[in-house]
Amino acid sequence: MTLAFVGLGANLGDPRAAVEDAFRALAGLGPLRASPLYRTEPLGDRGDPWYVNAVAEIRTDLEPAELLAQLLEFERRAGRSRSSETARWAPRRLDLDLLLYGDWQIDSAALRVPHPGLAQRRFVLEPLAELAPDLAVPGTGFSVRQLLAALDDPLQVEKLPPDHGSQTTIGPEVPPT
Ligand code: A4P
Ligand code: MG
Repeated sequence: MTLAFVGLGANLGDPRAAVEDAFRALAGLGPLRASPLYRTEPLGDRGDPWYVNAVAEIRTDLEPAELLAQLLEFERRAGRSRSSETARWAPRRLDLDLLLYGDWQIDSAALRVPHPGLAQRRFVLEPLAELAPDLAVPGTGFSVRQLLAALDDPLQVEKLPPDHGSQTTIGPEVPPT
């Protein structure tokens, strides 16, 4: 079992529902802890809609490449079309990034872990710090809390109030009946 962290982001359609659905899909891969949801100012084009961002911690037996393939499949199912949203940083219905995979450091064409943007992004570090403030981020020599304290990212993030309709414990995805 490896402890992995996945960053969730969406800024098209119903971003909050997309992130909550993604939590349920991810819970099918192994025991999951979900961070609160945040409303975040877009990195990239200032005219883009604000994002909803969150982080999931999962315990999984999947290898990193298998986990990434699952993330891409969940993005695809959420209706992210790579043909119409091909531009880098283009608005998207769902973006799932593998942020951390145990203490691994991976630098291949298809997969970079820790995610290269992790240490510079408030919209990643704030939710991650809710789950694992003392986690050491491989390759940096710092914990999540220390990276956050030293962070120079002016983009705003606001924690969203809990949605009363949503569950506190997230179970695996239930197939439609
Ligand atoms: N890939 C390599 N490493 C990873 C990894 N650790 N996790 C490869 C996930 N994928 C990884 O991804 C392109 C390819 O990256 C994948 O096929 C995989 O093989 P993508 O998701 O299509 O590309 P992208 O997301 O458009 O680009 P990139 O550079 O991943 O952008 P980011 O870092 O995902 O940023 N503003 C706010 N407020 N909140 C956001 O969440 N997100 C972005 C996109 C921009 N602005 C944002 C947010
Ligand atoms: Mg991405």
